Amino acid sequence: MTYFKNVTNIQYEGKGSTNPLAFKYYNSEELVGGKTMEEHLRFGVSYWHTLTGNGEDPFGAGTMLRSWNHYSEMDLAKTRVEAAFEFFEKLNVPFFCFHDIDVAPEGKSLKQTNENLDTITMMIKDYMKTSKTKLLWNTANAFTHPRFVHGAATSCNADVFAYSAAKVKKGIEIAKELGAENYVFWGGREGYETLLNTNMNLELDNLARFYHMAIDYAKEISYTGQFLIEPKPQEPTKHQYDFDVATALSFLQKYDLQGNFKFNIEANHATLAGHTFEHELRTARINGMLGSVDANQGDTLLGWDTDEFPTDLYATILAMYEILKNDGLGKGGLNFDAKVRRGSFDPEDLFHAHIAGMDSFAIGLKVAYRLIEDGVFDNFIDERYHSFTEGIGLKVVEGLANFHTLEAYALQNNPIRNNSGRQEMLKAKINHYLLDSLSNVTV
Ligand code: XUL
Ligand code: CO
Repeated sequence: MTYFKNVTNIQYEGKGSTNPLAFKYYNSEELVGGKTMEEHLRFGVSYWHTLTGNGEDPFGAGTMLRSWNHYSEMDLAKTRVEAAFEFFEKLNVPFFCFHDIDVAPEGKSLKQTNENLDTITMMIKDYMKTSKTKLLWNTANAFTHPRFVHGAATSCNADVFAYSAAKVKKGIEIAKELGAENYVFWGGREGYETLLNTNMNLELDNLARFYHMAIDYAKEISYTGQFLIEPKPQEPTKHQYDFDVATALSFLQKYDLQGNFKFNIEANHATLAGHTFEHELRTARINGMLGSVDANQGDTLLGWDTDEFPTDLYATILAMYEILKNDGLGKGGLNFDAKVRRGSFDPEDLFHAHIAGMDSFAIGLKVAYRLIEDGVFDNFIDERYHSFTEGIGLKVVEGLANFHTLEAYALQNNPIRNNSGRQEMLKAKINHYLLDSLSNVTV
């Protein structure tokens, strides 16, 4: 059975191609600084948006035309696995990601849900034997079902805490079974609506207890994938506990969890937190915590998580800049946590969307690589902080200054001179590298 019959394998045809179903910039085998683009970018497909999502929104029903729409329950789940691997192969994508309920329907009991998951896990495992596509990460959906109305690991109801633990236990087992490189914790409803009914202290302590139990269980079954926390500031709750990287990092530090986690940073979550994507990546990177990326983009005119495919080249350049400076993502990758718009309902749109995202990140990679090679920002930044490499600045850095010596220095140092930050000049450099490096220069 063929599920995407109008699409053949997507090839790299180069920037001269007019074929919309071809890569113009993403050439999986092309070397950039000694590594192939595929190795640098480690793209992943999100099962929930691409195979499971049907285009429903709060105002209307699903719109997606999919050749598996007429199936239900386990038949639907099995058909989706077949369609998924056809999609992965045609896109030539190295990774995919899923939540438990994206791949298998919930049963009438937890036991039955687990049996459904076992059946689908074995089917996926079978496909993975002959497919190049590996599992970047899986996770447990502990936010959709009404039982999670008050949260999961931060619920006021201990029965829900226990149920959530059982779900994550199963998730870690699946991660091990399928060789997932990472296991993700996105705090679905881990947050609150109002302090009037919330014991914040207990909820946070419980969340930490939950994470410690997850670490213990992974050790017990020898699952060696990387645990990732995915920050998000609000939505669905008003105050999500993992607001942003800095907030989640201080939580991990307080509860002695930092060494066991890295962050999965989503562009649209960063912008919802009032940060740029690159701010979140940088904050994680300088703390040794940059693990993986949910590659998407928001809409500056809309205040919610629109999960659009990433096409903003400024954002992809600055993101790849951080990723290259991090020496790559290690076990992580660029997972397209992105959905086609409700009006883009044809199966082919799934390919157009991924091609757009993959080409945008390929451009970002090439431009960022050259910006780093040429030291465009590094040289400027070194010069900008030059005062800390000699004289009084060096004393500060070396721990040889105190308020007495600094006051004595300041009293005789008059006037103080500052240099321009040259922000506009630096932005023009990005434009120059973007336009120039794509037309002439090979890296
Ligand atoms: C929600 C979101 C999730 C996580 C995985 O905003 O990003 O899909 O990526 O649970
Ligand atoms: Co995400």
